[in-house]
Amino acid sequence: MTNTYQPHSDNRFTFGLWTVGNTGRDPFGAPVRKALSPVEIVRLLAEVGAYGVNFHDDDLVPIDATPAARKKIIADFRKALSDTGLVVPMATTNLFGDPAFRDGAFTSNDPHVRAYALQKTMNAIDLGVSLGAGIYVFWGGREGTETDAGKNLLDAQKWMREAMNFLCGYVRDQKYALKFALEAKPNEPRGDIFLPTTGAMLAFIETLDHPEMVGVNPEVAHEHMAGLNFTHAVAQAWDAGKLFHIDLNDQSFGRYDQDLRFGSHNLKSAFFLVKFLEDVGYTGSRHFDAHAYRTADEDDVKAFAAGCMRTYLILKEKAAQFWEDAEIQGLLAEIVADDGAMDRFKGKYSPAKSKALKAEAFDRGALGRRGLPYERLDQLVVELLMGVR
Ligand code: DIG
Ligand code: MN
Ligand code: MN
Repeated sequence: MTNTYQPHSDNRFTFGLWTVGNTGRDPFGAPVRKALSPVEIVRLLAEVGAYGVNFHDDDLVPIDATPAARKKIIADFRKALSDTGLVVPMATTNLFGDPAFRDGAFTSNDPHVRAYALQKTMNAIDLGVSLGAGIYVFWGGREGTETDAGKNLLDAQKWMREAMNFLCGYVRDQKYALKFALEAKPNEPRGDIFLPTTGAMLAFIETLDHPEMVGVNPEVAHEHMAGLNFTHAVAQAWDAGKLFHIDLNDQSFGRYDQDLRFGSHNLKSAFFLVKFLEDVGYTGSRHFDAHAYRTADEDDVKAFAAGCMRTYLILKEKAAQFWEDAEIQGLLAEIVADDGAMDRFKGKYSPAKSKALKAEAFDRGALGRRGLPYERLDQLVVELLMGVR
């Protein structure tokens, strides 16, 4: 591999402990790789050139760790961060693994579980902030149903809202410089997960007491599972000022959550995503919430992590070439040409505008006869990506 696409801390590439630490277990098979300690994972990520590492509370400190073990784990983790220079931009809570959350955490029908989920999250927020996290992700993997017979759907929305409002109150009370990022997924492990898409999350955020504290953490695989265009979801989040974090990976449409290496399945959509993020100047983490194939050994896990970052950097260079390509830019200029004749109708409504517009004569036939060179443009993009431009 050439050295041109070496990751740098400025790229803000991050990985969760659970990503390169994935042991290859799946619903049909036992682990195939040894479990790595948080310290070993930090060292692996430093070796491949990552900027930061993220964690669920339980990834770092096992849920049943003794206070002494907890203290040592955190001290060792801090030392590994200091030795390697890696930082912790994001933290999150595991509210999906323990049997207590079998019917959800914030939306469990059991008020004891809902209260325990708040307690666990407050403690995990304290841990994340103590290690430097500025973004806190909520992925409600168990917030959903297999049958709608047993859960009042309005109660579920109310409980989710109460939980987010309570935790925003906690962060404000603690004076933490922390923002929340809500991560959508349409299903798995629940039959249907509440708030299934980034769009649904954006609507939900507006119902909160402090919407300014809360944004989204869109994930490629999760929007693809719902059959949606991921970059369109990201653009809507960006337009709303709510793209606080992003989970990068890849995914076949309409399939179980594959969390594939970034760009490994839908290179063209990965290109348009990278182009969007770079065009708008997104400065948040590029978090690879992905894992290596079950067939990978530890060296192939490192290749997986390096590949995520390398593909992003190559696509970033392709995006720059897109804007430098005279033929592409010529077609774009043709497509967006504007003679200014309609300027008088643009922008905010006015009675004068509506009166003038209703009186305007349009040649509908001529409007319909104008074709657009999207085939030529897209072929140029495909050839750019194939390396022949
Ligand atoms: C899964 O896509 C979720 C969990 O791994 C985690 O809560 C979140 C953080 O990126 N993504
Ligand atoms: Mn996923
Ligand atoms: Mn994710």
